[in-house]
Amino acid sequence: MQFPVNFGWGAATSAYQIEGAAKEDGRGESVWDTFSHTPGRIRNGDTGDVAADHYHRYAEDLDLMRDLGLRSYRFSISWPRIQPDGTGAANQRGIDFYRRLVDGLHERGISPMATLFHWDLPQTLQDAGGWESRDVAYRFADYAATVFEALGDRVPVWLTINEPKTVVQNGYLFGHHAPGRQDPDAAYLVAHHLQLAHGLAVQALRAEDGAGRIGPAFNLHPCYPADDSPAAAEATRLYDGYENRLYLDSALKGSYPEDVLADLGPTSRMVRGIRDGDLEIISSPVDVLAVQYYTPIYVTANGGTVRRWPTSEASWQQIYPDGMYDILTRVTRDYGPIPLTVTENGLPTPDVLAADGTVEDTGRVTFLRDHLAAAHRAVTDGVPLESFHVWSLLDNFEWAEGYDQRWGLIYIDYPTQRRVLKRSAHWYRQVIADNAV
Ligand code: PNW
Repeated sequence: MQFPVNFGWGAATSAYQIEGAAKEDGRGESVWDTFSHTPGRIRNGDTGDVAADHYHRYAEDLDLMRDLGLRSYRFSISWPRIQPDGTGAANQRGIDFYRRLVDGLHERGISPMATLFHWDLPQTLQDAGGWESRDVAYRFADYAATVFEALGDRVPVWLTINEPKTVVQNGYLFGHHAPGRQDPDAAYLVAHHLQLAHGLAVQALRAEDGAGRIGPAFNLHPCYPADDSPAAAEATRLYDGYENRLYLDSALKGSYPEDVLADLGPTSRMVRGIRDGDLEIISSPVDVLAVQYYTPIYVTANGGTVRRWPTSEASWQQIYPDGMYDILTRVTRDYGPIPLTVTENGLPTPDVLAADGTVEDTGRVTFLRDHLAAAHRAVTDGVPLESFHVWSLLDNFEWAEGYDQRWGLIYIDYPTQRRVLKRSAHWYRQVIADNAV
């Protein structure tokens, strides 16, 4: 299965999950510092204080990316490194780190793709209300403008907010991510403000001369009815509204889905929080749509969910490669044609570093091969997919799961911070060299 010429073979990471150096060079605290240092929140009490120490080892990591032959590297910029208190002048040492990283990518022929926000909200902004506060969306636009001014000339693709849905659901509905709330009414107001922040950042980029392309990064879950009943079909439709259309429709069509708004009701904080003109901002034209696919969802007649396929080590993930085809063709049909990038796809596996120095993550090879085959089928059927990024380049701090779950192509031996290419990394290098699976 041959991929298009110049296909953007890539891998992805995020700042808090790999950088460490939590107190260095003027970095402020984020909600994830607070959350991970709160006893009982993270498995084994892990924190991102050191993580994969990428802040110090980025040059070695850049060389590994070149070894793999990556054409694209997706990383995120830590807001509290740029604005330690979430507002005001840029912290030059924070900017310099990302300059070194981006220049190092260019030197190695790897195209940078930068996410502005991968969940590490400055704690001072959380103290001021966090994403429940409309003002934080405007603070985000200022931060984005600061970043564009500093790096806009050397980053060709920008992503605004990583997975607004995960912040909404894990941060504000279930509470197992920062800031650890369980408040549905707050959650959907947060969704609106995250979408608003996205649109404002798109506008900030347009104001910056000669800057690159930009788009949102959504984790999309294809939703299927668990049985043939009309009730299951109806429940699936609403479920899809909350999982997918809430974000896609507002950003790409300029309207929130009517069924979701009706379900939330006119007295919900979100519906009351939508102001005239907001949807125009949210739907500011974008250049690219970033899709992150991990799992399907099967919805029962009463709106619950059931499991159909084997899960990975992540209990929320069912392994279903055809879902990749379904979601890519669906967004193209309903929102396209728009250039697509897959910015995350992967799974955790129980990796061990063997005595002979190898890591045999054959489960990851099978998973990626099957998902790439599905992506290839979508391309064959006309989906304008330009690149694909494995989650993740490195083993890293997997949020509430700490370091227990390993998602990387590259194994991190945390006590020594030694990097070891797993079998999947060797396999991926060959895929890239062949431009084919
Ligand atoms: C993504 N789900 O999160 C994030 O962008 C990464 O930071 C994270 O490490 C990776 O996926 C693996 O979890 C997700 O419930 C969180 O479907 C939850 C879901 C999907 C992705």
